[in-house]
Amino acid sequence: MSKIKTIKAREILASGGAPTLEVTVTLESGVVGEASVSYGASAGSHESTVLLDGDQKRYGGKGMLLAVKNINEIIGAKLLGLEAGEQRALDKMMVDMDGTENKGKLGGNAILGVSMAVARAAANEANLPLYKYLQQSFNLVPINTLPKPMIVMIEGGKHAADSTDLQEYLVAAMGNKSAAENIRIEMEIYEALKKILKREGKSTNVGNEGAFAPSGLSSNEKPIEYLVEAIKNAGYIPGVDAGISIDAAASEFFTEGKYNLKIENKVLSGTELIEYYLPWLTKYPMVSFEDMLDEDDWENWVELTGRIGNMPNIADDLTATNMKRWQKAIEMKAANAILIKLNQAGTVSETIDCCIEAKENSMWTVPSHRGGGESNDTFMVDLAVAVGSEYIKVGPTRGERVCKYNRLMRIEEEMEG
Ligand code: 2PG
Ligand code: MG
Repeated sequence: MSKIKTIKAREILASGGAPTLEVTVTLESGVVGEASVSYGASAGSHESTVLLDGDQKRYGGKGMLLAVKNINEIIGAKLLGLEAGEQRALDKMMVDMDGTENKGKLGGNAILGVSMAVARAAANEANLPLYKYLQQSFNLVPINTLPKPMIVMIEGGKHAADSTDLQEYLVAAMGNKSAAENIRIEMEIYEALKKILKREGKSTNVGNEGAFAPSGLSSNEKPIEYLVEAIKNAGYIPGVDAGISIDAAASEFFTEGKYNLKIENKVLSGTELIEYYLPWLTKYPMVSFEDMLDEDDWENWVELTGRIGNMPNIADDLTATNMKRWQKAIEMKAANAILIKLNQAGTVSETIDCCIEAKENSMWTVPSHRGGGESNDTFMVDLAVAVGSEYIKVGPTRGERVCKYNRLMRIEEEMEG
């Protein structure tokens, strides 16, 4: 494996129109690896740091020139001449260089950009698709089934203006179909949903993630009914071909110890919120819950996970793709599945470690896109395939979303040989 010759970072634009980072790693052989970093709109407070310039004269403070500088001058200087195939060692070196708990010094965005670009360069050098390279490099056991799509169909919360309090209503493919077929079925459901929203006089404009973001809904349950109807109208069986997942992103409506469901004029305690959710399990073909409670409301997470039995209760902001928080969640039985976001962790190795931990405990991993600052990078899809994830969570439209599904279908084609 070649050594790293140059590392170069630049600002590019992310899906929300603000900057993010793109990193190019060139090896001594001339082989190149490139990656871009995504970040969230409803980012949790336990994620690794997105280092922003704070210079109000550029992009309202959201520039990333400091992170660019950290890569070009500090990280780059240290990593040049090292073996690109030593992913774990390189990641650890960057974590140690930063020295803070949350990568606040060099920036989680800076470190991750380099980490991903190094992995790509090494995969290119080995002449392997990224997912295969990751499997080899991290000794992962390849599995034959590809992740299923979990597609955001209706979005509210911080991802839309004036929609539901809960952030995401998703359709999760079920059964043993190919990835391409699952994606087709889901997009047909999306089209059926559009007709329902039109019939109901609701807007079919889309939010951050390319899902519908209707305003004027008076209940947070209504979108679930729309989704079940859409599955049927598209010609599929709810609970057999496709089911419902919900990401409440509850930290966003949690203030002063209470959950504030604005569109329903309800202010609930954690216990009351759990009682509010539970009937949905029997009324609808529910596949999973995610972040139904605040990111630090451990006690109620334990209660909800206990009450829902075997259904995956996915931790996103609770665990923030952070091994310490994930191990705590497993130990406490606060969650039984994990959402995976590379930029929450800040290195490829730490992200994969969280996935390995999940597998060892027979728990789902669901690699996910980000709301506000998604990029066209499809690394998360290769990661999902490499670790054998059950689902990937991505929005249904807009280039930075559909490229993930296109990558999954291409991998499927490659695997079929
Ligand atoms: C989430 C994500 C992605 P964000 O909460 O799961 O849908 O949103 O990237 O805004 O945190
Ligand atoms: Mg979430």
